[in-house]
Amino acid sequence: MSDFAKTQCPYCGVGCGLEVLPPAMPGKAVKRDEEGNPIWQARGDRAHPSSKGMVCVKGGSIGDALDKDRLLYPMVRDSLKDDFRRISWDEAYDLIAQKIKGAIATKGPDSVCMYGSGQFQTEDYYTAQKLIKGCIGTNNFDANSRLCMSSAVAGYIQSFGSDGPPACYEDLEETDCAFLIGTNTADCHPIIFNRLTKHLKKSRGTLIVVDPRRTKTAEKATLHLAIKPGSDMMLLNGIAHLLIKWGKVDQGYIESCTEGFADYVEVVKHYPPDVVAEACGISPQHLAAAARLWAKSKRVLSLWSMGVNQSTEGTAKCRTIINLHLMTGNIGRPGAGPFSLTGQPNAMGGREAGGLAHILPGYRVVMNPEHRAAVEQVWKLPEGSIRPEPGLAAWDMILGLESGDVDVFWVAATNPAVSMPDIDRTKKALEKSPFTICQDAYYPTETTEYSHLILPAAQWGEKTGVMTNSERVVTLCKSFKRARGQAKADWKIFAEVGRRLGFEAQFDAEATSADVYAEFVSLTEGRLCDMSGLSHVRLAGGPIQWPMPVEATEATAVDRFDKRLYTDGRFLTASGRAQFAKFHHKGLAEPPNPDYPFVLTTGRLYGHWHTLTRTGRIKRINKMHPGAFLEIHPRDAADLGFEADEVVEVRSPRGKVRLPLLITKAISPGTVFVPMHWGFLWADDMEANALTHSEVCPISKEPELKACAVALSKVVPEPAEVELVQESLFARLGRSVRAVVGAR
Ligand SMILES: Nc1nc2c(c(=O)[nH]1)N[C@H]1C(S)=C(S)[C@@H](COP(=O)(O)OP(=O)(O)OC[C@H]3O[C@@H](n4cnc5c(=O)[nH]c(N)nc54)[C@H](O)[C@@H]3O)O[C@H]1N2
Ligand SMILES: Nc1nc2c(c(=O)[nH]1)N[C@H]1C(S)=C(S)[C@@H](COP(=O)(O)OP(=O)(O)OC[C@H]3O[C@@H](n4cnc5c(=O)[nH]c(N)nc54)[C@H](O)[C@@H]3O)O[C@H]1N2
Ligand code: SF4
Ligand SMILES: [Mo]
Repeated sequence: MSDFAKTQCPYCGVGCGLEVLPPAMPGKAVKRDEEGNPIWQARGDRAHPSSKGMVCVKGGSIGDALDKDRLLYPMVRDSLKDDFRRISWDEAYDLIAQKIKGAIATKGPDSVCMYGSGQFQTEDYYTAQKLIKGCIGTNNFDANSRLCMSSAVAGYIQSFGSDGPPACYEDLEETDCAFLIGTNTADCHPIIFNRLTKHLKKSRGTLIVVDPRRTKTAEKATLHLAIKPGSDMMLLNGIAHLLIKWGKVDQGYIESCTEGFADYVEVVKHYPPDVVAEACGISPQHLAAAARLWAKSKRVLSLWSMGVNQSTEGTAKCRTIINLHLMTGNIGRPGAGPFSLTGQPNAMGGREAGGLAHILPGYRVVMNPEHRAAVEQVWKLPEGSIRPEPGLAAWDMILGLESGDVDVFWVAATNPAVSMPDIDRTKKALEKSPFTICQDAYYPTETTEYSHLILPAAQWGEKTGVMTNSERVVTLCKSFKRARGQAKADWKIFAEVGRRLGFEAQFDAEATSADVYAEFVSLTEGRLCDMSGLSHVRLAGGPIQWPMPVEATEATAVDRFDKRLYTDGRFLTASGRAQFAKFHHKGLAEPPNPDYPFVLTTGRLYGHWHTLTRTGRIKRINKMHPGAFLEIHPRDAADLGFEADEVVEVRSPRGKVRLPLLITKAISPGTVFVPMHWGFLWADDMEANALTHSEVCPISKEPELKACAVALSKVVPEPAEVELVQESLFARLGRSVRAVVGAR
């Protein structure tokens, strides 16, 4: 293997280019972490088109966590009460094949589920689809993207006829007005935020931020609209109302490229400024200011993320943002467009490879018979192998375990025992599971605690594969270190199980990840996400943006396909026109009430990644964010008699947590915030999802992880308990991990 590898950062969907260097470089001392272990070093790749050498603290520190607390061997136990015992891969594969065959024989293929992740590489995703949807014959493959991007996917498909964000990062430097709604870009997509704010400063452009919290993103805004949680639909329809009233719409674009505008005009009649401002908790002047910026700017770029998607009206919100772009003609041009920011490093690749319960590779859908037939042909499977109905979405899998309909629950590269809503209910469902497989790189995780069979996964840097970032740039992530212990690439595990189920023709034992990728791209030919011109060999020369058809070179592709989608005003709907949505405001599924008078919202911190499996093991990041907390406005704290740093109890109808207070004006009165990162292995009683509910958007099935009703009260802790809460997290983890490692 070469001295250093060019790759894509495996954290957020910005997808920065990284160069990774081995611990020992010629003539230099070996790099070690604080415990003396040699560590890999990562730095920005200046040649990467998306990030041009920039990285944030997460990308820069990735090398620190790669070798800590890794799961090294397959391990099994008969029940969750037993200890794990080591088994060989051979035994593990046979056991999985036997459990799957047994489940199919007794309850049918739909009793098997796989729950995967936007942290898969494209080859992992693609192989899993073939195994589950093709060979096993159930569409029960879903991914953590259901908790993340599915509202954006549904929004694009309904409005444009296909998934695929139309804009690109160059638009960050071309826009004159950025509209950021439900995204804390400064903390969660920092390199995008750097590019954008640098440009806006230089060009004197405007930044509108819509977020109930005054985040680091909102601090930089020209106009911050601190709306009440869940009032986005009021705001968006209210902005549209003013634009129509003022005649500030692009009639030419509406007439030649869209359908359904008249119906939308009827909807927005119900959203006059006084009603909207009142419902959003902002002044009518601020509402008008936002609409004026939309009206006068020539190039509006909207960015959004979980404050929009994670909602029972997530699809409606995405489509209504798109409405604003369609009615003002802000799409398909430099600096203008609706641009959902992808959460995970390869959530985009997952969408391309068909990694949700209703889709198939190449932006196809399971409901379409021609789509199924095209995929069955490449998979060498008889017609009718792929089911026409969507499979179970993430939360429905939990309900399936609860009802006893699911017999095999296979989790890979996600940690549902922390990240699912209503975590007590989730844990009870996991306890009922007859057979849970957890395929992870680290051990323990909260989900390994609820599993029967655990499989060691080779992670980023230990397998070669491809990822697509938010702007459709595809990067080859090369393997640069040996897998730990007996860990294997996810796709290899799926393929071997396929062979043991009798599908030798579908899963060639000699295939490399380059072969898997070649087969996948053949299924994108002629589709919007055409990558048939890409291969591992070609990507070894550097990242490439799609579309990239087989006959195109980079030069001809740029001529033919611009960097943006829909530049010709033609869309992939039946009529070729984009569709206006007509959604009314519905509001939160669980609004505050006298028993639970506050709205809780949840989200992320700059340094930590999700459930802490990597960043929780990095000292410098733990120093930055030592633990969970509850953000509350000084007025609410005073009303309840709370003092700074006091530990309080937060209760929802489903569960409770205890958290130290962070009293800050950055949060609106009536709203409180908890970071999502701390699961039960890392802290006692601090799980954000102990509180959240499982109501989902009826169209995208994405849960409303951003809001639930809670009550707050003082706790008078026992002295020993205070000590426990304040104990350093790093020390706690050190102890818990040592305990398990000792047992191994
Ligand atoms: N540091 C860090 N970065 C990450 C991640 C991480 O774990 N850590 N994870 C990645 C992933 S997978 C994702 S999905 C993204 C998420 O990226 P973001 O969506 O930017 O992050 P969140 O903190 O989940 O939520 C964003 C904001 O939504 C606001 N919000 C809450 N309710 C509402 C509402 O009703 N309306 C509006 N308009 N806003 C609301 C919250 O106050 C919060 O500031 O981040 C990615 N990047
Ligand atoms: N309350 C609340 N809950 C939320 C959210 C929120 O905003 N609020 N956000 C939701 C969103 S947007 C997301 S994306 C989810 C994220 O939630 P999760 O997906 O549960 O979080 P991660 O910690 O990223 O879990 C990834 C797991 O994969 C493992 N892993 C890493 N690389 C590999 C690999 O190559 N192969 C395998 N097999 N394993 C690997 C890691 O060790 C880790 O255990 O959380 C969701 N839950
Ligand atoms: S911005 Fe995202 S992709 Fe870039 S280095 Fe940070 S975490 Fe990695
Ligand atoms: Mo996400």
